[in-house]
Amino acid sequence: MTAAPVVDRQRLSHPALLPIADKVEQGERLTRDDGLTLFRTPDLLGLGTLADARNRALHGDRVMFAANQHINPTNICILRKTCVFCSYARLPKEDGAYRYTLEQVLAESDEANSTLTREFHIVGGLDMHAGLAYYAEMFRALKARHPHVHIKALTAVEIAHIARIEKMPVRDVLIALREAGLDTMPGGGAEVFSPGVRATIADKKLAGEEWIAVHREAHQLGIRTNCTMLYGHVETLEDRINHLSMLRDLQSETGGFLAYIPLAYHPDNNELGEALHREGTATSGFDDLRNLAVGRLFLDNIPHIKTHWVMVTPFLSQTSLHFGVDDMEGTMVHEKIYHQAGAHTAQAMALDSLLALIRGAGKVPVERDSFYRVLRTFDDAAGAAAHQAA
Ligand code: V47
Ligand code: SF4
Repeated sequence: MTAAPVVDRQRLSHPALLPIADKVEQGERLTRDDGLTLFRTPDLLGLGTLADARNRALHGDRVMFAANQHINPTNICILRKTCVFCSYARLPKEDGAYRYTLEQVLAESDEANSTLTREFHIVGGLDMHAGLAYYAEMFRALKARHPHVHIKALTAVEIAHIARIEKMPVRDVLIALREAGLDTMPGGGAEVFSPGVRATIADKKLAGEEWIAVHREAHQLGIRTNCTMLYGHVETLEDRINHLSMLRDLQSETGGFLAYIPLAYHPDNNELGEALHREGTATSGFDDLRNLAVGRLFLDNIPHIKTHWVMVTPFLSQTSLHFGVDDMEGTMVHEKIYHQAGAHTAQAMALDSLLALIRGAGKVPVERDSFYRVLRTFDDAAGAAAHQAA
């Protein structure tokens, strides 16, 4: 569906956006300075106009979603004390610590029988007792029980942890997990790659280059992955551009990323929120839209930009469909990680609500599979009437 983007220059009020508009129309790669200009411009609507032009050229009016179910099998994590932004992890003997048995995972997975779920999104803590056998057995059992459900599981940080505790190369861990049923990997654990930020918010976590190396290894094995950036804490705009540049460079090398998802920091119930006196104050709507739009423009080689409605609210996600976004985190069941960090949104969204949000933005909802292949297009007359009324 790729066409040349067309930018309505009358909508740009900040002159610094004009040379960037030329580049967007000509398909020219943006420089780091261009990226900084986009993060700094007060002209949010101008930024949205640019991102929307590129998004429409790629995806037209379509907005995709996948019906997925989140499963978080263990919250026990050896980095509990050093990832100061995390509200989810526990030490093994701490109140609230849990590790599901296989039976518990399977029982939770059975909700997929009564929903449209086509993807399990499985992530958890770095648990010394959740190694290769734990996950391989889980994936095999899930595939046997729900053969039509795709398994998107384990961040690069978890893969590296399993490799360390099993004393195996990352590549061999990926091969073994793929044989057990792993289909793709989510984009978590990236946070912000700059060493200074990592030392402050996630000291001891896999370094940025190591995160990139795990994804490179996955891509070389044909395992597609997503990528993320956790924004809205101590990072500078230069840190953000540095992070996005590293993602763009890996994508130029491998082409293995499917989607980019900027993750809005939630400050409740974690040490960082307390230290920054930010408890209860999440990121601003302005910054949420800006991160999505800059992602669309700067990451010119990553096809999909996904908004995570749980983190930024459904209404902001809906608005973002005019700021470069073509994909919405789907109907989720049992999200825990952000709710413990203060997200006040619901833990799941019904299909009808998701469709109404997308139609309400004047877009056409498309259910996709985990590789972004179209499953169903909701462009029927009833949908159009509902949109008129919305
Ligand atoms: O890496 C943890 C983030 C990530 C907080 O690939 C927090 O499709 C905000 O990566 N405030 C894991 N964020 C989740 C993730 C993800 C989510 C949705 C879709 C996909 C995908 C991936 O959650 C962690 C971390 O960056 N996180 N704590 C917090 N307090
Ligand atoms: Fe553990 Fe991940 Fe939380 Fe860090 S962010 S403490 S690695 S669960």
